[in-house]
Order: sequence, then structure tokens, then C-alpha cells
Amino acid sequence: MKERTLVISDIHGCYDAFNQLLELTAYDPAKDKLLLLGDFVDKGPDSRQVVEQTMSLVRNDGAIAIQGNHDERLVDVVLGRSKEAEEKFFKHGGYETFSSYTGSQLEKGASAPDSKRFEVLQETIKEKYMDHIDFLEQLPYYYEDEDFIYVHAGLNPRYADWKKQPKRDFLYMKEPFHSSEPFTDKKVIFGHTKTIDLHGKADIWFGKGKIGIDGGCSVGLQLNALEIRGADSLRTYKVPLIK
Ligand SMILES: [Mn+2]
Repeated sequence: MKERTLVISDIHGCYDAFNQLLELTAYDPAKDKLLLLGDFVDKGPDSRQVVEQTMSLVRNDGAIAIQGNHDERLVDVVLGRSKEAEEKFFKHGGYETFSSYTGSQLEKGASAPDSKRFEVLQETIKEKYMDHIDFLEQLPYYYEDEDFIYVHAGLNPRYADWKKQPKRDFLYMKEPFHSSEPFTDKKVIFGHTKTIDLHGKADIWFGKGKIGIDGGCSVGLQLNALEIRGADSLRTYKVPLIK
């Protein structure tokens, strides 16, 4: 049994902030269980490095990583299996992921056809980083321990058994989850929705039966960590980003 659980979400390519946060919390794999709630890629500058580090944290330190909607989208785009993913990709932080993986800058709104960009991204990743795609694709949608349920986005209160909700809810849920009364026996810890949209500040949001931790590092706000030593022993850490 580890002494602490540390939970971080929505790193979104913010590699430097992520490492500053691990340092700030004095993360020690021998004593701490690290839980990463998804959205490793898009928006921030260093998606490739973040995925690489996450793979190593999972394989070498026993960290647990959960899939976010942006991680699913990158897998879909690289495998060319979803038109919807392609339509959303460059509109939601994909430029930065393209640059991080291909090493070439893409001018935002540049007139190169998307089909060509997808080709370049697919070829580069398939040639050099297919292990990243395999890794992101097999990530679980939730994790559970004695006291908490951990998901990327949330739980749909309409399902009596939350494990039966569709994958899409695990990855995209907002309302009616945020404003719901507690409907699970354990508190739910989630990311996906920036806490500034939940309570007007980037700090961790403690709601009814749920805790939102996405500090919005991808938009220059902050990266949060929740430290858990027991159901009622919580502490927060933050690394603010300067815009
Ligand atoms: Mn998300």
C-alpha cells in the first residue's frame, strides 16, 4: 500500500509544467501512486514528450493512465478511422501535436489541405511513434480504489451502474454530471472541464460527491495535483503558467 495517491489531469503537452509539478509534490514512485486522468496531447507544445514520459511512468513506476477524448482523437486520426476526429483535430489543439510529432511548424489556418497534413502526421507517427498510438489506444476509461472513482470527464447520473455508461460519457461528460447530487458511493475525481468554468478559478473544485482538477494549463492557467492520503486527507498543489 502506497503512502500517497497523486492525481493529475489534462496535461495537454505541457511537459515543463508536468515535471515542475512532479518536483513540487516530491513524487516518489516507491511511496506514491500516480494517477493521470487523460488528455496527454493537443494544445500545449510538447505532446510527444508527455506521451513518452507517461509511457515510462506507467511501465517503470506502475503509474495509472486513463484515456481522454484528445488521446482517443489522436489514435483515430493516425489510424484514419474517424471523419469526425479529422474534422475536430486541427480545431482543438492539433496544430501543436502536429509540430511536436513531425518537428515542423504548421502555420495556423495555412492553406495546405488537411488531407496532406493528415498524411504527413500519419506517416511520421506510423514510422517512428506507433508505440505511442498502441499505448494511448489501450488505456482504460476509469480506475477505482477504496475511496474514489477516477475518470477523464465524468459519470452520467442516468446510469444506475456507472460502469455500463457508454465510452463517450467517460470521455466527454459535462452536464448533467457537474450539477448532479452525489449518485455513487465513492467520490468521483475528474478532469476535462476546466475548473475555471466550474467556480471561476483554476484551483481544484470540490463539488458534491465530485472533485474537478483540470486547472487549464493548456490555456495558460495552471496544472493541478490532488494529493490523497485517505478519503478525508486531501491536499492540493499547483503550478501556475505565465502567459
Ligand atoms: Mn478532455
